[in-house]
Amino acid sequence: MIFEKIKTIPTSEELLDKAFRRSTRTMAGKKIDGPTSRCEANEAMLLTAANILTDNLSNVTRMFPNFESLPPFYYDLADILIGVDRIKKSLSRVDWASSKIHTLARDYVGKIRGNPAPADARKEAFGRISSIIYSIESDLKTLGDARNALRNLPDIRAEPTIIVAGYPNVGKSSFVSYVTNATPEIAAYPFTTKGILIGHMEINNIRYQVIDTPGLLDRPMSERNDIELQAITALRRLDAVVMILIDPSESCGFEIGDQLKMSHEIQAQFSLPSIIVANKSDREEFKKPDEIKYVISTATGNGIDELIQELVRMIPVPKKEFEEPNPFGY
Ligand SMILES: Nc1nc2c(ncn2[C@@H]2O[C@H](COP(=O)(O)OP(=O)(O)OP(=O)(O)O)[C@@H](O)[C@H]2O)c(=O)[nH]1
Ligand SMILES: [Mg+2]
Repeated sequence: MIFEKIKTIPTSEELLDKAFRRSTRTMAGKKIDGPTSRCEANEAMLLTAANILTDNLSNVTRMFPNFESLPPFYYDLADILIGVDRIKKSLSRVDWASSKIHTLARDYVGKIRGNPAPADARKEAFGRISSIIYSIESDLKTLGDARNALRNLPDIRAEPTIIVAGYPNVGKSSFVSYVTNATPEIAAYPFTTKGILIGHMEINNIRYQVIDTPGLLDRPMSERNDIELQAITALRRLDAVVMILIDPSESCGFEIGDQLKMSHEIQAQFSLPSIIVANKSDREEFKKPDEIKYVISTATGNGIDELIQELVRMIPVPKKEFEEPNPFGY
């Protein structure tokens, strides 16, 4: 998962604590027996604190991926969840703080050398460094929030994808389990309380990902808030076909009329290719609606091979190639 590399982002308080604690430690055991050694000790304290801060701040910016080379699906989600511009602004302010502290420390080394009261100059430098670190407090907070939101995103790859939609109980999860090898992984997806189900299958040496969308594409569009609609449209950035499952046996608890209506809404919502598929053909009450071409049963396997052939054929050719270990160059 591309955001997993981002470690906890420290707060201003934590950064200063760490820097000043280490700086004090450099004094331990040092013998001060005159003005020169006093100046050297203060210089060492200042440089230790400054180095720790610049290192930690550079680490923060280095851990974030380059947003321009992110797969568009993740770019959109980062934008919905936090705002890519906000993240970029905070990253550049953290960069600024790092180089500002570097310059300031160099200037103050000059002021400490030969100073009859070097501790005063060092304390003044510490004061200015603290102000810089406190001035980026909200940026560190933004980046911390971004990190927490992004690393919990499901691991959806830039691979050809089948998105499974449909009312609750129509057999979406059963379909994903039937066509993908292992038990599908369930990953948290913001905007739904249920988590997203991802499975993989391989056909002619090509890996396909199959995504079940509980809590997302399972009810009429009119019942959604703006954020949910945006989250849904982030899926449109995948090279995907949308398969909308219906259950004409109505054992799912929803009338076939409502199921078809929502199917058409989803088709209108997505610019992606889509197909409506009738499941549970093995049930006695099953009656194929006229407009439906594909009929399956995840219970008996009826019709599934032919359907998969068709789905694979419908998936759009990749819009853009992304290198898979992700470009983390910053
Ligand atoms: N007879 C029959 N039952 C099926 C078939 N497919 C799924 N079911 C049953 O329908 C019920 C719902 O299936 P799920 O796969 O959990 O449905 P879902 O769409 O994932 O439901 P949610 O996760 O609640 O949205 C389960 O009891 C399944 O065993 C089928 O082809 N035939
Ligand atoms: Mg399910």
